[in-house]
Amino acid sequence: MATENKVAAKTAVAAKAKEKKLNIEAATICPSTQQMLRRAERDGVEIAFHRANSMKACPIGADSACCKHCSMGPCRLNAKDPYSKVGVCGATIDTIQARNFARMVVSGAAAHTDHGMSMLDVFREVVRGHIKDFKIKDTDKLVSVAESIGIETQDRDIKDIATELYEELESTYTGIEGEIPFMKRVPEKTLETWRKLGIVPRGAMRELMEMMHRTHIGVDQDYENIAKHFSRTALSDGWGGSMVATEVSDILFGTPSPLSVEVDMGVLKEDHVNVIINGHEPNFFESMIVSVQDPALIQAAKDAGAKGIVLAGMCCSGAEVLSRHGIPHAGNFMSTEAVIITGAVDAMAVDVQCIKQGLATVCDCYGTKLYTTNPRAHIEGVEHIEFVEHEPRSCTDEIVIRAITRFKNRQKPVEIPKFKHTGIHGFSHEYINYMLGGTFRGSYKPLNENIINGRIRGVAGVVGCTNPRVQQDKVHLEVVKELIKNDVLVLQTGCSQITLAKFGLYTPEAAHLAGPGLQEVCETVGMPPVLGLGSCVDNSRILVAASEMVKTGGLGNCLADLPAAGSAPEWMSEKAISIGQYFVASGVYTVFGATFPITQNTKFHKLLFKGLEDWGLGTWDFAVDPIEHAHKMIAHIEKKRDALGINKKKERVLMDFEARRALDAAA
Ligand code: SF4
Ligand code: MSK
Repeated sequence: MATENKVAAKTAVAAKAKEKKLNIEAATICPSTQQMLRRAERDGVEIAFHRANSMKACPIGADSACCKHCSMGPCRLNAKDPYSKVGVCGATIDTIQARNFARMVVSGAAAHTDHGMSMLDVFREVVRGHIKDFKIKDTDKLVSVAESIGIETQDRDIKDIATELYEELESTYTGIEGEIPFMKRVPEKTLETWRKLGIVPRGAMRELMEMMHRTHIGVDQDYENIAKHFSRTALSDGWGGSMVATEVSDILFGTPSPLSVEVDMGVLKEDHVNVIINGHEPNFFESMIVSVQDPALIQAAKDAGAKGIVLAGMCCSGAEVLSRHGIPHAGNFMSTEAVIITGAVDAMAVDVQCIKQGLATVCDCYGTKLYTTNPRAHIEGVEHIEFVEHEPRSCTDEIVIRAITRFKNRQKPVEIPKFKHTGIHGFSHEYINYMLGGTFRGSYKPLNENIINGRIRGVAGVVGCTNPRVQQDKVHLEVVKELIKNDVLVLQTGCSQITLAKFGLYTPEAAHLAGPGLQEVCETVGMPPVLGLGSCVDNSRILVAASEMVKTGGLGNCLADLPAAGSAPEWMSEKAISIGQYFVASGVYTVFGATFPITQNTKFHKLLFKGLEDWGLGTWDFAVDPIEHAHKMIAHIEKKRDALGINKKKERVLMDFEARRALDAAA
């Protein structure tokens, strides 16, 4: 298998080289990834950048003008003249596009909610005493989450509270009627809008199942009705599955608070055993952290001639342990194959989501051992060592032992890019509250005041993947720089956070790139102009922070009133569509870059880009160019400031009486 893979990879790249040469500088601005692409080409190895370069995206799929929901089709409509044809069953372009979009939401929401449910499974087993290797680490967080959904905590022991919390949170997934528990955190007016529209989620399982049912041939054939349900489905992700994943992970493994961490491929060390975890579930990573710190395994590494063991993350579980424990991070989604080309990775262990199948081939080429560990995600030809939470070390110790063996027998020359950047990561809703308000008056009031007085114009969430269809990292970097230059505070998660970390924006010194107002706030508080909140599921932290801003007062009555915007400049996964839709359904104006998965000239497109706002929700927008992208967000933020009446004087207005009174009344 290994030899076959190597031959296939080399033959493929040789053939492709004849077709169209990859312009490495145009493919990525990440210096480490560029260096590894140059080595790949010297070695005749192909990765996703080469495949994207030689394979055009399917234009019909890109326009969402086809349907294959039954065998009377697949039916292909004309995207240029979308109302000239209908499918064999009579489905219109709007039905087809709404159903395709809905299925992206379902798939993305399923990924997050299934992840959240696994975290809840671990929590239950810890509470029941069946899992001994993990414990409740953050009891303050346990109590605050319990109180946020109305659980009595006074004079009760932790086990009791945890048991009731588990039982309550389970309905996030299994509820068949009523509202999911975290609806209690939603600002009243936002919840009222959702109730009126009938989109308050019941359990996620029910919403996901109903969405799949409705998009079967011959069921829901009204694009507006479909849009209501995919909004409900997405909300069951953001305020449900994802939020449970974040909160339970904090309870079990600790709520992040700022720490200094290194990011980029330079975190690997030639004279160490290097282990990389690429995936999404923090329980697996937590166990690996314990394994690499085991004195017996460190000694084994030394006996093999290494100076020690380096553990680094990639993608989202990497972003989580970067935030929680300061574990170094080697790169985002489009660097996961590239890092293998260093020859320095002795083991890469993967769990779920955003794991490229192409890794198997690249690992074969460089003698790196790749292991799948999650029962839901095997890769053909790749060795599987199952991770079982009841006995986690049996998997993670074994992977370390094998990495040590591979270190001893390294065949390929090692070439590690020297780039690495230290930054401050690990912000959370709780820490933002504390950081701005101080120990005695932890509160969002100072943030709201700074928005009202205009030092900070508003808040943007810039999140999501990297995508070889656009220059890796470039759009994230330029969008964020433009936002902070215009005094917009940026919150980040996932692969986007890693991009900005690689380019040095996670330091308080980067405040000089911000406009004068934001710069002043950053200097006063000692914070970077960009705050990293962790992984994709941790976008739920942005929802909680936004709700706190509304509840604190002075910035309107619902999430849609806030001077805030969302963005995924280089998105690629269906999870990003679910995230985008729950942001939009929550009332946030959200801009996507790279591509948008439906054509422009349809009623369904108008609904997403305008109609949802008329329903009282947020709205979608799209811009590939980073400066245009950022300015669309800034224009929206200014529009909301105008509507709030806090833009009376353009610059640095003092907080007016009305705004102060609203704040005081809410405090
Ligand atoms: Fe064609 Fe309708 Fe079947 Fe879709 S559901 S493939 S539009 S016949
Ligand atoms: S890993 S979903 S590429 S952010 Fe969360 Fe990165 Fe996007 Fe996967």
